[in-house]
Amino acid sequence: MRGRFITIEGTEGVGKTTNIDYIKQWLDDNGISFVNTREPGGTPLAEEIREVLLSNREEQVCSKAELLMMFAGRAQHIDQVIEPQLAMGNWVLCDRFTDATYAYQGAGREMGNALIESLETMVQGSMRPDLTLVLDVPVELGLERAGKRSEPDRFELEKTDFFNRVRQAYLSMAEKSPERYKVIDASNSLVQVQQQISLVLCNFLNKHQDEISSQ
Ligand code: Z5A
Repeated sequence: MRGRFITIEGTEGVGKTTNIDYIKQWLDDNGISFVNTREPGGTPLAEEIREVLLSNREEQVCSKAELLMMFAGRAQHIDQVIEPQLAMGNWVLCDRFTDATYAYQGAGREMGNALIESLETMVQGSMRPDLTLVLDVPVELGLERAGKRSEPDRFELEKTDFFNRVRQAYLSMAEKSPERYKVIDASNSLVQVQQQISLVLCNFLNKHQDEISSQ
């Protein structure tokens, strides 16, 4: 059976990296074979594109160039990693995917959704994640958490308004499709956040197993 595609999303510093380690352990404990990957990135070429996208530079990167680079990396990532793994029956756990494009380029950069929808169809066809965890924290808290780490990249230099638009876009996608998106209140303690994640994953796995047994 084809593997399942799980994506993790959220604004700056919500705890994606931290909780992905927890999810990896959870998948291992449940005997699920998976690959863990990320966007932008996930293949050598797409990681090079990531470097270009995140690095600070004097030249202003225009929004359309940024958008096309996101999808260029994604096309390569899907072709080389995501599709082959899913086809082999492995699950794919991905730190950000196209919802980040709707949130950051569509809402953050105020490009709207129409162009993104066309590129999504071109690059992905009908392929979409099976489950998307949206880790949600107030923007200020996320920025404070992220700020404790390293030098800010090109996105991290954006203003609070930008991240508020990104956050609202995620919440609105989740509201429209509650069967796919699960919003996790990530402002709680890590233990509480991981309890919520575990509950979502258990429900998802049960559904998956029901589907297998009904085949
Ligand atoms: N981007 C885009 O524009 N369009 C696209 O299509 C795609 C991406 C795919 C790179 O993403 C950038 O690309 C991203 C959007 C853009 N830019 N931004 N902003 P990324 O995923 O590589 O980078 P990121 O969003 O900046 O992730 P991050 O900064 O690494 O944050 P995180 O992984 O969500 O957080 P973390 O490192 O796990 O946690 C941050 C700190 O908080 C850390 O010290 C933790 O120990 C702490 N933490 C975490 N959870 C808790 C709780 N519950 N309590 C207390 N402290 C906590």
